[in-house]
Amino acid sequence: MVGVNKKQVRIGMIGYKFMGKAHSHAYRDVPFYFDNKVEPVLQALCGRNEEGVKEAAEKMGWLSYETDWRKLIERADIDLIDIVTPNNAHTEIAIAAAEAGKHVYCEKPLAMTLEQSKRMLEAVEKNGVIHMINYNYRFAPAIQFAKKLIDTDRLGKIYHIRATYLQDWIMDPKFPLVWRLDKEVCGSGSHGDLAAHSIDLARFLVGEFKEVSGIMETFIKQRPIVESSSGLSGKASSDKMGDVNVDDASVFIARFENGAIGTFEATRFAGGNRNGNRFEINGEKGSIRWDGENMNNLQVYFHDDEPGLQGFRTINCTEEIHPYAGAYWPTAHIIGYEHTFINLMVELMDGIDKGYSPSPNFVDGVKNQAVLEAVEQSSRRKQWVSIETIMQ
Ligand code: SOE
Repeated sequence: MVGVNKKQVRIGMIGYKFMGKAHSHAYRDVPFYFDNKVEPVLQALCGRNEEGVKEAAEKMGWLSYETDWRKLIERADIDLIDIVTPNNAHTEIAIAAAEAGKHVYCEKPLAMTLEQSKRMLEAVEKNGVIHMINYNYRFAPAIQFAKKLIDTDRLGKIYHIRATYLQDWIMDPKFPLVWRLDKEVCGSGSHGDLAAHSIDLARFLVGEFKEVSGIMETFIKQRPIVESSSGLSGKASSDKMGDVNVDDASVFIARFENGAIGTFEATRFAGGNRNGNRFEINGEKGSIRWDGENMNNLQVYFHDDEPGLQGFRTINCTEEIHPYAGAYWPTAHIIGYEHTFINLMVELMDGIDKGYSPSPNFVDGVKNQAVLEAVEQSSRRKQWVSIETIMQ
């Protein structure tokens, strides 16, 4: 769908599985629901397997495809490179894209190490391209509304954040060694995959981290070698086993620059929890609670509510007044996971139009990576680690 008289941003996306599907769908919906001056065009999809990428491109509405990402980056008809590959490819692709003058939008976590993420930030800044990272949960209307409540002092001084990101998809010891369990490909396990989201929400809502103390654990040390994998599933090839070299769970406590303290738990071993991204924040004047499996709702509690009627109440953040919600359906006609991507891309298109990198961008990516790395060091050294030290 190409709008009349609209400036176009021609996307070249690398990768086409789970996140590729989410991004492809969201690009198509941006001009459908929003009136951005700039609109995305699904110019070219890239993947190594020609049959697979061709089929995905046709199904998801891409105009062309490539099998070599370097060729994609060289193409004059591409303005933005979208990286939805496994984590080990982020750094090389992002730096090459920036050097070729393309804007860059990257999946989370930004990289596998802080050092890689810093190089990525340096490259986008040096080449003056627009950059963003996909911490999509920020863009649930309830989260944006929570941010407004905090910024307008409705909760007062923040004391606590209690964040958990709980999944259970690898609890079966026979579940194979997919790429998300291979350190060479993903950098870390539940830590970079799940805790990274909680860290982003905490930075967005509470503020910057000061220091952390954590533990990381791998419960199942060996798993069957994988024959083929896709997204969150995989098929074991034989009885041959390989070592699991990433964490199954990471737990940490944190102190923030503004004096708040936080507890964080990310695990793939919380039986019964399929995608439990949740938190509670307590301030001097009130509290909020959010559960990503019920993402339209924000629970709020205010201390100055009438005595006898005090308690958490549930706000369904689907009204015109709630950020992004008005673009979709009438009140209480709920939206879902895919809309968080659309909302983020609305900002990305606006940034490209006006020449700025909306948050979360690579600066946020680096700060997030610093917290991830500080927790890893803390777990190894059995000590508190300050973010300032890790950033040096
Ligand atoms: C898998 O654990 C996963 O898909 C993550 O990679 C996403 O970032 C998260 O939103 C849902 O779970």
